[in-house]
Amino acid sequence: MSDPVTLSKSGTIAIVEINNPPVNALGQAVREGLSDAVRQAEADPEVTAIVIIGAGRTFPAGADIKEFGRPMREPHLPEVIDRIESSTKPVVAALHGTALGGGFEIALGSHYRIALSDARVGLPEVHLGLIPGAGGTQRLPRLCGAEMALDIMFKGTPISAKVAHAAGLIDHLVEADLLGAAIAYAGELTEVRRTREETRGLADEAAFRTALGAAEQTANTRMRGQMAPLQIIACVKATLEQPFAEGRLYERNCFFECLASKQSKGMIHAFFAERASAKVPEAGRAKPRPLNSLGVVGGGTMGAGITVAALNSGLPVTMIERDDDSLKRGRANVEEVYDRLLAKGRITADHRASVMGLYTGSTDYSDLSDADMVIEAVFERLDVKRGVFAQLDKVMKPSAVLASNTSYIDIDHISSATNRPDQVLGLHFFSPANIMKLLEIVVPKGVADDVVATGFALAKRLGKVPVRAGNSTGFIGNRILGKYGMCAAHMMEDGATPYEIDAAIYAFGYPMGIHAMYDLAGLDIGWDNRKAAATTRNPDERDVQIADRICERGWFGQKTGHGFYLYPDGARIGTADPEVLAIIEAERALKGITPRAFSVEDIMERYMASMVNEACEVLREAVALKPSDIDVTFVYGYGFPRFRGGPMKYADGYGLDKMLDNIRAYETQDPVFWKPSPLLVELVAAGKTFDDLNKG
Ligand code: 3H9
Repeated sequence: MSDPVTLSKSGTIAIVEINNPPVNALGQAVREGLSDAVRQAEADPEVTAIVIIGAGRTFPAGADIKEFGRPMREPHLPEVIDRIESSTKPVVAALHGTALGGGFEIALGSHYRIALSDARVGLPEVHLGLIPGAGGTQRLPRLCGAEMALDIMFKGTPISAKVAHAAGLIDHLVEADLLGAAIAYAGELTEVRRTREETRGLADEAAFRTALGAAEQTANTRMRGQMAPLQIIACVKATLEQPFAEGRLYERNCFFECLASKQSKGMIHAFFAERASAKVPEAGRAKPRPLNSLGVVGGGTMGAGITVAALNSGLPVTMIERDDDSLKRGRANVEEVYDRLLAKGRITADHRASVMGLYTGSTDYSDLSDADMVIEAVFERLDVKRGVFAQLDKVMKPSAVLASNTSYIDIDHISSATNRPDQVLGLHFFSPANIMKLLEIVVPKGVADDVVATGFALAKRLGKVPVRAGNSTGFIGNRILGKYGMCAAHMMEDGATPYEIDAAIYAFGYPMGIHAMYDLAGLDIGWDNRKAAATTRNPDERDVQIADRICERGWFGQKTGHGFYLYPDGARIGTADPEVLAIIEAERALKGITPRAFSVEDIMERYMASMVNEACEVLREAVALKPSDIDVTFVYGYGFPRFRGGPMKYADGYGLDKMLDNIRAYETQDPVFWKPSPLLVELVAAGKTFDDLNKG
């Protein structure tokens, strides 16, 4: 393996190049190499200035996350950066790609910064449950003030080099030949300039404190329950109140506190789980088919959302609707998204026009004859979907990939309407499809590998997080949701109000409780499903009919202003409804149930146990290939708090043996619903965890 850091010279300029693919993460060998190279360059009498640059696709994208959790080995990054900043010769950081986390902190510790104009910089540690731990919280506010620094650290999303340049975080932007430009720039420099001594960001103390107050608000609302944002605030405050050295020490302690927390372990797990979910056997065996044009059948909420997601990725879309009026509505649904963005100033009129230039509408299926892929997004009814696929089969070219956006229906029942079932897969988008990150890619038996690989390629192009799911009713997510939804219904009938259940779920870290979520999605969907399943359901299974009584009154949730909650005057947040409580009372009375109290802990233990037990069945049946895929599904599609890593990661931390004991205790009350999954029993007997399965 080549050296992770090399030192060379161009005239009197020393070039320190970091070469640790794929993202030049700052592992121990890189830190050591960097420290040594800077020391050598400084000691070389011929050298007048030093350039630090990354080889390959990027300046370092941060500390090596794989090292976290293992004993830290010297030299530590903060000391390496101090070494750089203390250099008596000017140091220029030359940035390209994504200079993130520890990488951006190296740049902040360097005396000067030059960047390619398409580079991006940022401090994304908060997404890992961490804070910048190598001086970032101390140097950044000194340079650009608290408001911008907190924004960068709270959002964690990189900013463009252009924005950073405008804020004075980067000295020079260049369009090409970064190394040449950095060498030329370094040649002009005669003195060092230490970021730790900067004070311009601290100059307006009142504005600084106002920004801290606003960040506190965000930390206690949008980022509620998370530890890192509060620690970031405390560190930024230290820049105002403590000298650099003390602030740095404070930052270091906060960093280690975060690193030791369950939250960072959960979020780091989510980071790797997200990447692992894209690695599926089919994509390893076959290359994706070309994907340069897309057809979308149906212009309703889902069809329009999918269309927007595709247009945003630069993919031309032909939307098919059954008649001119429907097509008009479909186009309007797409335009509405861009009009909203335009009104908010998030896009320009030119951008809107250029994106809509990729859109074509038609009522004639034969206009799809050249499309590389088509996604059907019509009503969730098998006969309608089969009709669409029979038509698609007639017009699509032989190499085209055919996909159905369905949330429940067996793909085999859809693909059998074609003469090419091996070219058909399921793509379960989540609403709104242009925003939600999760994409379940449903792989029926017998589908061609390159068709599956194309599904994953589409997900990457659309910026979605794909999860491979087997072809089972409800796939991964909705199947498990069905189970814990029933568990919530049981608790409601046994004595907990929907509002108590939702409050417990919210306190756990979800953005909303399950009943608020039902109201948002529309209660009629579940009602239809329950009616359709009425003849096939297990008669011994407990049947809670509270939601049916609510639907019978025409209360379908937010869209009707009434569901489990009341939404007066179009309110988005519901209020408790005494009439719903009366319906629940009446149902209990009908069944002779004496209501009992549920504590928050009771509610969450049952809720999580039902979720994890069904997840075990999903794994046992290979509907999900690994526990981390279930974590990804729930974090990105169902609002499970990312800082808990996902339900399976949570269960490992809670203790599988304890969870199994809970399930066995519940089983004595309802042996039909609470059957311990054999997989869970097996894992507990072997003393294993879900993480062991992930590794296996
Ligand atoms: C930090 O810096 C703490 C400091 O403040 C203080 C320290 C004391 N480490 O995402 P991709 C791997 S915390 C190790 O598919 P992309 C990734 O797992 C860090 N590995 O590519 C994948 O491996 P594989 C703060 C890393 O082009 C491969 O690289 N920094 C790291 O879509 C390609 O990744 C961050 O949080 C890493 N830091 O996106 C940045 N980063 O092929 C995290 C990536 O085996 N990284 N890998 O699956 C990212 O956001 C994206 O990876 C990036 C590239 C935007 C860089």
